[in-house]
Amino acid sequence: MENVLLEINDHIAQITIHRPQALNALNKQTISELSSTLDELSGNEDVRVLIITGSGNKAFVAGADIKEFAEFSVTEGAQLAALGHEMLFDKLENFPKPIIAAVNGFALGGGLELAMACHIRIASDNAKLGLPETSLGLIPGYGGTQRLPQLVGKGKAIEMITTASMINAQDAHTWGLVNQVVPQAELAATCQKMASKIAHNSPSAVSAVLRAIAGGFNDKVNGYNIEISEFGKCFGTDEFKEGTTAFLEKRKPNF
Ligand code: DAK
Repeated sequence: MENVLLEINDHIAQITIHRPQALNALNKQTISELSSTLDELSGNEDVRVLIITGSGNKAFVAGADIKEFAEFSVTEGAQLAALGHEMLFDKLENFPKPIIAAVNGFALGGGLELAMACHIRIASDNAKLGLPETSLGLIPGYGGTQRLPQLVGKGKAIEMITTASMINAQDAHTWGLVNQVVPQAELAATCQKMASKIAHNSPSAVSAVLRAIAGGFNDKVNGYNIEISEFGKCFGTDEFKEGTTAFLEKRKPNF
């Protein structure tokens, strides 16, 4: 891998997008490397939580690589949008383990779309977030028109996208775009701490939660029915037995 670094410790996988010379902009190769990294981690039973961040302390991801997409045709644009959803953005959203985006600076265009496809976002206090596509004659092409309104509401999403303006980390927090804002020096530790808390809970229950909540945002299924079905399945897991037995024996569960 050239543009993606991977480190695994204590059930937590840290993925770093590493193209510092282009503020970690997403080119085709980076999208492909991220896609195969996710495939690898999906089946790795030792990994329970993922953290995705950008290299350096200036940018998470400053968008899709403008130099690369500047020459695309209409057909190429549509094809690549569909492919990008399938290869990366939908894969992140439907990933069976929680993914925390550690937003350590600029998260623009495809970079903010990447963060929004993750399950949780924690930003450093220097982060700037925005969807500047309309300033380039484009619209967000990796799910931004759908995921931003889900997080901040329709009016604020329309404002952010049509003005192409960046907002700072504090406003992103107030608007519900990020879960938490911390000083940049504390970002990595904060994400690790949250990931570690998640990793200590039942992996099968955590995964079921992701499916049930995702069900509520999928027009083709009924989220309540998914919850009912996932809830029922929990009673057949060893982790349920361990969790309840540990409580009754007044000890911590060992998942
Ligand atoms: N792509 C390529 N290179 C980038 C880049 C980007 N998005 N962002 C920054 N860089 C490069 C700069 O060109 C510069 O490289 P050199 O000139 O040194 O070779 C280097 O990173 C450092 O950037 P700056 O010198 O500009 O740094 P500053 O601190 O002055 O400014 C900035 C930081 C983040 C404000 C600025 O770099 C900036 O405005 N960057 C562009 C932000 C942006 O507009 N991002 C793209 C949004 S549109 C698609 C689906 C989706 C999309 C596209 C296609 N398909 C399905 C086909 C999504 C589109 C977008 O993301």
